[in-house]
Amino acid sequence: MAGEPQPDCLFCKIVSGDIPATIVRESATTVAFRDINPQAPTHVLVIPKAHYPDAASLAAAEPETAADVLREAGLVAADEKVTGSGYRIVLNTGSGAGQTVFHAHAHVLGGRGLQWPPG
Ligand code: DGP
Repeated sequence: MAGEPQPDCLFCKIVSGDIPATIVRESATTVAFRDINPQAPTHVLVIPKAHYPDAASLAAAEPETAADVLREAGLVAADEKVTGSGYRIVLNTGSGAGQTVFHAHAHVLGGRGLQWPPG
């Protein structure tokens, strides 16, 4: 069923606690944890607890949860004190865009200058 945990999904295992992560925020529908390979001083991933392969499929099926992910991303930025200097929320979608984990997630990046356009 859509949204159900997937046995082979790394981020579903972080949601269930089967794989450890440094969790910085949690809500009824989301978990936020530090990226294992940080690309900036602040690099946190915000994921829905429900399993959807990418942000668009999450938004199509559960728009309120997609909004929760964005709200939590903003709260992570505030917790990390990067709102003043600016931060980036990234939703890589598809392997050609750099998506490697096919459970929807928002990267929250900040704490250094961020170039545009991204690579
Ligand atoms: P993406 O490339 O957009 O699919 O981002 C996936 C991110 O997930 C990537 O930046 C590295 C991170 N990541 C992969 N495996 C783990 C893990 O086991 N723990 C944590 N905390 N992050 C992980």
